[in-house]
Amino acid sequence: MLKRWSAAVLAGALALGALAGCGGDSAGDGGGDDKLVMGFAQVGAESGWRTANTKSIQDSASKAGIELKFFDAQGKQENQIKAIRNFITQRVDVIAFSPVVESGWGPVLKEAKDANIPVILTDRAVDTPDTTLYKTFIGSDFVLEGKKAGEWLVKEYEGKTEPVNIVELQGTPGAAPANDRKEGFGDVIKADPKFKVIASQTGQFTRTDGKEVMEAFLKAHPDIDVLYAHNDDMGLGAIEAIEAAGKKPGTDIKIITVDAVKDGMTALSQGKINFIVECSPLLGPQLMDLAKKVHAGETIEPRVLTEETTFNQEQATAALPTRQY
Ligand code: GYE
Repeated sequence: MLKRWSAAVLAGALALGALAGCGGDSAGDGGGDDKLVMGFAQVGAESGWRTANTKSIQDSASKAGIELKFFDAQGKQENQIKAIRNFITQRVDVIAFSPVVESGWGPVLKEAKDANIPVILTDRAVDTPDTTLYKTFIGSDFVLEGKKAGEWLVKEYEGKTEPVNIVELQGTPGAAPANDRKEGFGDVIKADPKFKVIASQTGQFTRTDGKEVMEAFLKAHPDIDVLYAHNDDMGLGAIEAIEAAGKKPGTDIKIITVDAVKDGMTALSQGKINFIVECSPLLGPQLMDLAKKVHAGETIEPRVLTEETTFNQEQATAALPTRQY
């Protein structure tokens, strides 16, 4: 899985970039249309992270003087595929998107390539073996995020021998962050048999589903020690369910989440969440920069990693006043 972007072939980018820039714009409306046009197909608006990510992309496009055609796919892969086909028909200069799920992108990416329109993946990866179908992938290392969550847990229960019952709220089925955060966490905790994942189910990265699934977990399992949620929103929904069940989140049930959006950080500083692994949504500035480079035919790195940290209660309290999202 880790190798999927390692062999992007950038040769010929100059010729392709030039073609994409001045060819095929049949509208020919003259004057001032040498502005770079980017088609962006967003996942949806499922979480605080996504809202911050959309804002970052829109703000940075206007700052960079890039014309953004923004499409919200409302969580559906078929909507994203349609949007990408539309961008190809409109002959935008660059297509960027955050793939809802990892699989099923080969044909549409091939269509973009055949039309000489460069594609940049943002935030989430695809699993196509042909890495020449996109120019670069910019975003986080989700396996590493899962590992950081697991490592915190291992330290937290160091020296203890009793079983630790864990429930997991997974992200959208088939999405890279759901697959990888599960994998990274599982890899770390499996070293010690006292850690037992007693239930693991999707909460679709949303608060509503996080709450609902946690209610079911609480009914089925009276003995939950830890909740690992693949994002803050599901963790926040689960906190409501835990409180409604008369338990104390952060104390009776320890909670680990991923993202570090403001609401999550607030809950962490109040002791309702115990640990958050950061995943930055502020990908806009780097994306616009890379789009300009690709369009100019410059060689770019096939993988651009986002820098991230982790937060405990004190660190969240210190970071909150200046948190942008
Ligand atoms: O963690 C979650 C969002 O793809 C990294 O998607 C993103 C994830 C993020 O819905 O909150």
